[in-house]
Amino acid sequence: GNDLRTKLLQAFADRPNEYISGQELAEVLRCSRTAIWKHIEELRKDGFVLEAVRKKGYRIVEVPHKIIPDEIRLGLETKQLGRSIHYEETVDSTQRIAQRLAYDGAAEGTIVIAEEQLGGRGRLERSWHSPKYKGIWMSIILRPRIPIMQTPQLTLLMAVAAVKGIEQATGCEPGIKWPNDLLLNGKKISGILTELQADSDRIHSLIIGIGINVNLELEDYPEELRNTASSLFIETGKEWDRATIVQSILLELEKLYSLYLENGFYPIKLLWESYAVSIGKRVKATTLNGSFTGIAKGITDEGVLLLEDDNGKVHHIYSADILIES
Ligand code: BTX
Repeated sequence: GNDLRTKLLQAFADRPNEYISGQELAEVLRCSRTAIWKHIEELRKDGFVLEAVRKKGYRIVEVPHKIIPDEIRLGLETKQLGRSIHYEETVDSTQRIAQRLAYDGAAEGTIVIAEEQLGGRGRLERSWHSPKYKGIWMSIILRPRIPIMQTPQLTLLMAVAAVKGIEQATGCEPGIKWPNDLLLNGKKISGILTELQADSDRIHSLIIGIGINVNLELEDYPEELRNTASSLFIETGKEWDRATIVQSILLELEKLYSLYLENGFYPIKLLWESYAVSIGKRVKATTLNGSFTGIAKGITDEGVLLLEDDNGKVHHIYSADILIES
């Protein structure tokens, strides 16, 4: 199967820009025309743009643009983050791979990045749609020496780093919806998931996963996400270089992370609040213990959301889905 694919790509590479008929390809590769057709369809699914012209044959017009680890390395200005890159074409979830690498002792700052996830995860066992070559699906291994209680702060820190990085690379400034969604024009373009490896008193590693919808088109989303999700491409009408965005996010993350380790959460909290779109608004928070409606007042020093209900009672929301009502 894969062997035939390689030969097919070689046949096109040997005669750049020429049309090659299905008949001829079948002869050269010693297979059926149906097999050729099947592989052409596979290539299309993987992001190749192929032109088919009657009586002439097939021609490759565009090859998929991949995130090449060397492209990330070239021009990466960080000291530690992203210095070790684990790259794969297709994975179940980059979180799973990062968990394993972290367990095996991977250095702080190691990143796992994939072109496609078949089992990308969100919070609470939800799934994260991660089609091939279109987004940034990345997990970062950190080993902060902080109390376990404070880990939600790092999710918020990551959100700030992502906003700043995206802004640096593209000029778009997403807003943050507590705790971890990045929105552009009210639609979700990114999500963050933080997972821990810890025992009762010590964090061994923190795995921060981030998904960013970069070049997805509307048709790349399943029907049920089309009203709520968007991408940098959809919002700007431009295709963006994913490696450049990864570089700026890692740089921003490294700066904020050292600021945090030296000065604590307060400066991060101020930045987070300046990007937050939910604060001061009327929101509905759906938690595992029911839902609460009221005004989002702000976040505590731990990163907990403060929600004031209509009776003036302030609720501490540790984890929830937030709907902004106005
Ligand atoms: P979340 O639980 O806040 O969001 C998940 C929800 O978002 C889903 O239930 C669905 O409604 C919606 N959704 C799914 N896919 C997308 C998408 N591509 N764009 C917009 N909305 C979507 C957010 O969880 C945390 C997501 C982290 C994803 C990264 S990718 C790298 C790493 N590996 C991995 O498996 N997860 C993380």
